[in-house]
Amino acid sequence: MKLFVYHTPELTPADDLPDCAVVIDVLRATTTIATALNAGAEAVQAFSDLEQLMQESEAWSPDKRLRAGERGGAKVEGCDLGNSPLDCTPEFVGGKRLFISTTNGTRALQRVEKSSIVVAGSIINRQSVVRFLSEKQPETVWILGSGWEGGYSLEDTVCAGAIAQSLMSQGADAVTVGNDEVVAAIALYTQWKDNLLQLFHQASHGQRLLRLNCDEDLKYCAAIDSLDVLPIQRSPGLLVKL
Ligand code: 3SL
Repeated sequence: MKLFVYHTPELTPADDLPDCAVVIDVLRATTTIATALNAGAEAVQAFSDLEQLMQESEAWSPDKRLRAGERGGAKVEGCDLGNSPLDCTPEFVGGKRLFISTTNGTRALQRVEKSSIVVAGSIINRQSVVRFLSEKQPETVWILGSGWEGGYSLEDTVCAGAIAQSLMSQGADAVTVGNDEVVAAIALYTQWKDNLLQLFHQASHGQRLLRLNCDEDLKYCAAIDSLDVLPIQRSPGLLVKL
């Protein structure tokens, strides 16, 4: 297995795709997706474009769908929820399809949606991702951070490092480093692994969320390996629980 880390969708090679893409948006899209599926959502359908989300979800009866929209960290008017994983309780999302559009995470999912395998990773389901990759052994793996509007984000890279470090410690011979970003991500994780919440408080998007009073979201998103769930793409943009 050859591992590559990309910090943003814009930094991925334009004319290539991996055998398996792990899309990460720790704050907060992939954390929310993992939480919703773990809480019994039927599926999560991701859109980069809000208008398209509104149109496609219209075909679903209102009691079978939820619209989740976030821009700039805040809930989009007219949606049922924003992008807080804390809203994804079994009572609220159970049995429903979550139609979601976020600033960066859903764009990252779209960038690699034509890969043979696409899974959603975050700090909370890190070990489920590692287990899946160890069992499946795809030849090339891209761990793709969502970043923020084209820029680097600490929380996605530290999660990429957490996945890479765990994979390499399990079977270093079977895992090779595809680019320098893998080494840098592991170094970041090694430095911060016992203080992930503190790192999130320093991260620019963490600070944006703190200004929106999302302190509890940050705590939830920093709880490593707290959920055993793997969101996997069934068809482009449609994620289900494995
Ligand atoms: O950028 C995104 O896709 C979101 O996850 C951002 S937020 O955490 O909902 O503000």
